[in-house]
Amino acid sequence: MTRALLAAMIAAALFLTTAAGAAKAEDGYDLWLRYPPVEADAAADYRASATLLVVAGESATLGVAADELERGLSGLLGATPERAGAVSRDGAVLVGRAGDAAVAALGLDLSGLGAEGYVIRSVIMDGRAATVIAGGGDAGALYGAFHFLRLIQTRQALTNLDIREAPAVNLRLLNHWDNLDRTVERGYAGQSLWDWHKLPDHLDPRYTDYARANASIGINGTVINNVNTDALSLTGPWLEKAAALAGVFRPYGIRVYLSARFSAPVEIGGLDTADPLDPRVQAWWRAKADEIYALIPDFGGFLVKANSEGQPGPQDYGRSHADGANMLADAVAPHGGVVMWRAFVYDDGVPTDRAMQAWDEFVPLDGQFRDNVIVQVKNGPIDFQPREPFHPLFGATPETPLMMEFQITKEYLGFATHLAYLGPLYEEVLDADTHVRGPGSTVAEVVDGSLFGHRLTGMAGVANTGSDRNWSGSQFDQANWYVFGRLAWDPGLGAEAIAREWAAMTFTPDPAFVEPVTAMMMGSREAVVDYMTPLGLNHLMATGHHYGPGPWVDDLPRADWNPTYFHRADAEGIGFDRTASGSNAVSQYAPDATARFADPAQIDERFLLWFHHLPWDHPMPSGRPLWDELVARYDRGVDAVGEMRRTWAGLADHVDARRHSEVADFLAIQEDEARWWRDSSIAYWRSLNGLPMPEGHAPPAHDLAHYRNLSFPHAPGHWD
Ligand code: BDP
Repeated sequence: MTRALLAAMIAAALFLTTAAGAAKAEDGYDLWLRYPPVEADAAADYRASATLLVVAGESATLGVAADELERGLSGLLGATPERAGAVSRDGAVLVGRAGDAAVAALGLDLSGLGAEGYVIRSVIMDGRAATVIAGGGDAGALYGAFHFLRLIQTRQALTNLDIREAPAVNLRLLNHWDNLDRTVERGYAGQSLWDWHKLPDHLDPRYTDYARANASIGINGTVINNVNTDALSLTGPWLEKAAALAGVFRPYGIRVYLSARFSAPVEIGGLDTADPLDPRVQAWWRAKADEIYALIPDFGGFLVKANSEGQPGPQDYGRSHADGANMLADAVAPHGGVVMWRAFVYDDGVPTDRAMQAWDEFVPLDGQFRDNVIVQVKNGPIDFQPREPFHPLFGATPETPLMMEFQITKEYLGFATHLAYLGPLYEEVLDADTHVRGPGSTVAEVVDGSLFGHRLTGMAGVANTGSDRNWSGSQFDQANWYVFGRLAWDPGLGAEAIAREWAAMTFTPDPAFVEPVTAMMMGSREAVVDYMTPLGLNHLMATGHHYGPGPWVDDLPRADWNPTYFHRADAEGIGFDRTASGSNAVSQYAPDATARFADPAQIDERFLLWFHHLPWDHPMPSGRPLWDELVARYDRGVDAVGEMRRTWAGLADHVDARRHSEVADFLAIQEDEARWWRDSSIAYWRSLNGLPMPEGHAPPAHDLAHYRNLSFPHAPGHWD
């Protein structure tokens, strides 16, 4: 064999290995933490700013921060920075905490950072140019390290840095609706990440990657079990499993929390009651808390779904939500734990509009909760719909801190296959004006505690993670995990800026890719609203699994689960009258907000049919009658998905083949399903109103019976 041939073979083998390696890496597993090499022309400058890595102190978290910097920098810059004990040449990166000697010696103003805040500054140390990443505490140093890497990932300069960050809310949590059999309620990404059966002895490396991903976006807590919970998770063996996970997450600044079943004292405690005022019950929970804290010293606390959708709760014993929450709060208080008590309550035995019931139950309890209780409220008054007005509880409980609950998993927005970036949904709610303290009293100010001066603050997102290789069920659903974390850190960051950042890190920072993809993402949720539930309609999904349309469903055992309950359409009109002539849910908002919602002429048309029942020929701002406008919205939604497909098809050169084709396949599914939504909805409305198709709009492909007969018994994410 000639030398040349040998060389060629080696080169080919190397190429194949690298290509295979790259292909393996690009299946979505690495999320936004891929760290591929920066372009050659930019690499030299970045390398000059990261020649040495100096770790100012010692702790598990600092170790993790240093490892991440090393991993990120060597991937991005193709050169592993040397670890050194001191800044001995230009271009060092120093990472540490406020209390570490090398950081303290710099005399930076690190006050007010808390343990999680950080500064990143370009400084001169011993005559050398360096970058210091200084956390108020361990977690801050780690968050700062991720921020520093993000600067390179998004191709920002590393010169003259003067960054100061601290989180807007304290509890930034994922809520996993994961069951003990590894199914995930409303999960579309495979099985639960937690391999319970092998825990606590086997720690899947994926737990570490999960923690890294969360830390990179500032998430600092995780409720690992479903809110529809099993008391078993509070028994010894399961607590040991939870403790094992907590051990993996701890260095990443992430605490473990558990959903607690209110009737646990009966089910696993041998008591004959779970009455929160019974001293035996109180003693049982105190002992349970002690047992948990002995295993998990930094255990975060309990999340509770009580007296909601059949779950047990204090009302079973004639007690209030405050009685129940306070009893648990007293059990965890000596250990510094919190109780997150959910306000997602409604009862079809109560004649009031479902949208009003949480406010009715919780406003009278304002001021009655312990200091370590926070009430967790979904973003809207019904249930994670593609669009809802903000929940009227935000702003209505000055004495009680409220935390936001968003859904990251897309139960009502097309599961994993529909591309719907939820940043605009989250932003719309956070920016909404409650008017409770005059104009500009935003929901974000309720949530970050500034409106009423609360120090216990939080934001929870119902997780979309699972055992799928790409974590979230689709490549673009990763963006929803990402944007949740970033907005929980800073609600003012802006959904668009976050989309741009995510796209650059997850695919490529090339503006020829990032700009069209950001535009596509920003319009994607509105497209879903248009083809599923336009103009304020909601809850029209099929029964149980919520997959696909079911606006005709009217036979469920609970009236307030039927789509017909929500849309109230008949021959004359459509929509839910929530004004004074109807349920008067508008009255639960502050007067200025009420005025805007109550007047069909003033209301933002995106909420029109949420608050108003209107005749089919009601004139819309466009000049079209309501019926024509509705049909136009359905078509706009379907067309938007077609446009998304074309945009994506044109970006093939920028994306590895595997991820590109997966997204393309899902967009094709989405387009079919958007048309299905449009056609079946129009067929159903026409069966009620008898109106012809507006000119220029095609009739549905099939008759109504066709759509009504479709059934999907094995659709994923079902709730039994
Ligand atoms: C609804 C879900 C159901 C949850 C419930 C909740 O359909 O699976 O258990 O919310 O949040 O959205 O408790």
